[in-house]
Amino acid sequence: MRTSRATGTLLATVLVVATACGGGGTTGGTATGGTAATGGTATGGTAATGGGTATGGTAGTGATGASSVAADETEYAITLDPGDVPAGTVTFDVTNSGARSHQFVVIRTDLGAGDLPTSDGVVDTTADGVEKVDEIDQVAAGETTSLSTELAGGAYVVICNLPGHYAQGMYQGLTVE
Ligand SMILES: [Cu+2]
Repeated sequence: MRTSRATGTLLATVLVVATACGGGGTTGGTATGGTAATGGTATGGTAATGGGTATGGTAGTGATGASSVAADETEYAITLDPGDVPAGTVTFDVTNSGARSHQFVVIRTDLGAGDLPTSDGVVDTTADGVEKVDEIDQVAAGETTSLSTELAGGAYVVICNLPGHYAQGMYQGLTVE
């Protein structure tokens, strides 16, 4: 004769419900995007905590997010699409459709895109009011590469800083808000 254990005490049900809005997704209890819920804890725009119930799993009211910008470089121009992105992680997918190598330099500045201080044919990225945020040192002709960087709100200018290229028009403004 077997001894039977009490039943009903060993059954625990943990239910996590996460709802993600604005670019979020829910996959098997884990939401990625604006809101993330993993094992009853959600991090992101808003958190849902609780072993067993997740409340407030709504969130992601577009506070911060990830966005991407298609960039094209050629002799001698840079285009960005879109030219306006929300603050957060921005991924630039950079294609050099020109015949020469180019740089892709992201600069935070309130100066006009064509008004950056230059010295010997290159923009002085150490000048007052000019802050180099990130860069791809070289994008070979025909190459596509990407750069992900955190951008706070403000005005930016993307340039190629090979000698003479900026002066010939390789710059484009970007607004982050
Ligand atoms: Cu260039």
